[in-house]
Amino acid sequence: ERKVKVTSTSDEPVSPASLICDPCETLGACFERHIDKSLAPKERDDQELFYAFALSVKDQMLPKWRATRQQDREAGNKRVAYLSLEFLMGRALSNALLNLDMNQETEQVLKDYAVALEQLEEQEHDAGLGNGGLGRLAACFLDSCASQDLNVTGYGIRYEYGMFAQKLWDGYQVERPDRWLRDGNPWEVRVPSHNVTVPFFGHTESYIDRDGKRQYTWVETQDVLAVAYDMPVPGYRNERINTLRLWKSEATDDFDLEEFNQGDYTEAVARKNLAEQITMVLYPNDASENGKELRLRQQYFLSSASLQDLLNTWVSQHGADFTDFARQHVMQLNDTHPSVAIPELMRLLMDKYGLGWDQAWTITSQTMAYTNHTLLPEALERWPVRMFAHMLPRLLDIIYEINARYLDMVAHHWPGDGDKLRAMSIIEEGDEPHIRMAYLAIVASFSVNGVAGLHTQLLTSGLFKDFYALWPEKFNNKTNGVTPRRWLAQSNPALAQLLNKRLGEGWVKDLSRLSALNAFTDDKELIKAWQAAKQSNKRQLAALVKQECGVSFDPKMMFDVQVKRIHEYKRQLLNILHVIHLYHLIQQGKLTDITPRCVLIGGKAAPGYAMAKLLIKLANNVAHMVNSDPLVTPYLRFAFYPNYNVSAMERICPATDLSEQISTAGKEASGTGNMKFMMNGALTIGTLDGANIEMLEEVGEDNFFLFGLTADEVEALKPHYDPQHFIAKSQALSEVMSLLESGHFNLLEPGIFDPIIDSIRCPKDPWMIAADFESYRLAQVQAAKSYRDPHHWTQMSIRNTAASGRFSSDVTIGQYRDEIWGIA
Ligand code: 7GP
Repeated sequence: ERKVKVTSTSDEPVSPASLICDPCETLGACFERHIDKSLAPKERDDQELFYAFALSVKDQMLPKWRATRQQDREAGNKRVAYLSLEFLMGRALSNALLNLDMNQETEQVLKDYAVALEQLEEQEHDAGLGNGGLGRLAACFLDSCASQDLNVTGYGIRYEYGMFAQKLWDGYQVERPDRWLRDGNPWEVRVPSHNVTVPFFGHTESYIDRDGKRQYTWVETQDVLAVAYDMPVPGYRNERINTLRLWKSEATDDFDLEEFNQGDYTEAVARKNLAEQITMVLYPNDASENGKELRLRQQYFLSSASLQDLLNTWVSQHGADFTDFARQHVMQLNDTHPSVAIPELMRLLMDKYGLGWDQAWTITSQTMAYTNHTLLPEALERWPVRMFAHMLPRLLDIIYEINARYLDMVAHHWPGDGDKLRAMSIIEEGDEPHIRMAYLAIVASFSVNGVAGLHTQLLTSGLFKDFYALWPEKFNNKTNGVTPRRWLAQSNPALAQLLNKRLGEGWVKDLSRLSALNAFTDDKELIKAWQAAKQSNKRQLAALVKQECGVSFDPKMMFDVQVKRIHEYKRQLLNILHVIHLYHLIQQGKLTDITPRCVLIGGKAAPGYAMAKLLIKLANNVAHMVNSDPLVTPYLRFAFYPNYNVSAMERICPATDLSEQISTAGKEASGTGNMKFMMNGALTIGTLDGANIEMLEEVGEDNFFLFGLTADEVEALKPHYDPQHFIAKSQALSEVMSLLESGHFNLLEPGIFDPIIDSIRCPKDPWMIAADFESYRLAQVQAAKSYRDPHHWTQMSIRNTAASGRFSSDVTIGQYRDEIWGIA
């Protein structure tokens, strides 16, 4: 047997398990070798088999991975670094097999071991290194970048604990730690050659250098080691393997030498824990900042480690000549979370490489690009100046200097306008001054983008209006998208096969080809096959819902689904009120408008968000009443899906008939779940919010259940909103409120839902539940009616899939590439 030892240069990925590996080895041989290496090869369980198999798939990627790096290094093309505190990757195995075109080979190999691929796939822990939309977008983008052969590296944090696991106790959410690395991570490669150290605390000193210039140093810092773990990101059948580089914090060996010297050996070793804490856990807040010091440490740790990594690579090739650096780099900031990269790049260029302010600023402001993901004020990051002064003193100096120079410009633009200066300053004055990270990001970036048309428009006309006046050319829109590999080809094999048969396989790389389906909407055979695919997906989901929720879903009924983070602005409450309304109608025997349906809600609430948690409890209590009434269940069933995550969505999305996208207009920046459902042929019931607007544009009003106030109407109604008026006007809502207020859903727990009831009745309700209820109900009546004509429903379903091409993240990434990144 021929074995070769593979050595590597410093920039190449090597896993210990692959040190001895034959590059021509087949998947089967590789698998055998990995199994044989385990201690008890005869008694292996599915988890061990999965691990050995995943290692084998990774081994198959290694030569391509190395080749990609070498090619990028030699080509010397512009590099993009996608900086994000979150990458919500989910499972990697099925996606790797699809992209690498290894499904057939896998089937052959696994036959010999009498194990089904699905059985192994089930063993993989989701990489839940993100909260929701923003983190999953980053994951879709990585897939599209690799699939379009772009030199883009993801930089993130290797959290020891990912997004918490959600359990339900008596209908309440409880959080359990997600130790996703417990059984090891077969995909990652530790790359110690890329270690860097990240400084914290200490203070700034200045001195006069030989040329008589004042220089600054940051001294007496406590340094933390950043260790790189690389994850492969295979492109779709194109030989490229990109890298997601995740940083882990470790103690440096010289940590607190002082203490060692004083004989405090054990204390000093134990103190190392502080360093390791930085990357311990993902903050589970979606769209709300929490201001914790550890969070800022994470942000700086990621930013500094990633920039040092980029600069080290540059310097190893070009020396400390930064003339071309800005032409060769873009740093895309995924919201403001990594925006401390801005002063950090300034610091590294000036303090470490000796550049002057102007050159450092030119480089920084020509390489940074910022994506905003929300308009919600509670999500806009502000850090206390005090915290910066203590933890990142040198960066605070730099931020002050950036602010001073920028405010000069503002003063020039609006002479004598002190209010403007205060309003636009990066520093928010007050008893406790804060740094406005979004302002810092705008000032220092050459590009600022929103994530859907309406969102970008609201940014430039509202939140960032003054900045838009100053720099209109910086602002641009990039409507989100999702990857058709994971979200159609991989998760919906029934539909994918049908598409392949009708259209060929080209749609996987070019989703606009789905529009060819429009020619077949009258094709009886297609309609039949389309229905059969949906039915089969619904049967599978029904089995899963039975297993996870203990509720029987009937695949003949309409599957009406809302899965996403639980947040008041997303209005799961509107959905629950509608369920109560249907329940009430059915109990009264008013069945004329009823189409049998199964309603599914799933999602996690931030652990500190009491109202969101109460909504979960309400959903569960209502579900209990609905599902335990035999008069009701022929027409209505309701389940709350626990621990909703990426893998759950892969099963839910293909089986959904009706997708709920019902946020208060103007609040959902884009949404991306909405696109996944559309791609898979679900119809949307939704408001004119986020990307819904563009989806509606593509598919037409006849194939979309539109309702509710527009963003402008919401704003106009705000000052004189009177929920009582809307409740009185709607018989349905009045009855729902009475039932809810009677305690019918909480007989043993009096009063627990009062905060929800009060929120609906409150004139300050920013989400305007009461205002939109009646319009929502009517749209639901329309949807129910339409569903009773399966032929027509299926035609609408086909039209939705056909119109979804624009929402491939390939399209979005094509726009980032051409309009922001300027790469080939
Ligand atoms: C989300 C937005 O809420 C969602 O509408 C959008 O589709 C997604 O980003 C991707 O752009 N925002 C977040 O996940 C988030 O944490 C706070 O925003 C910064």
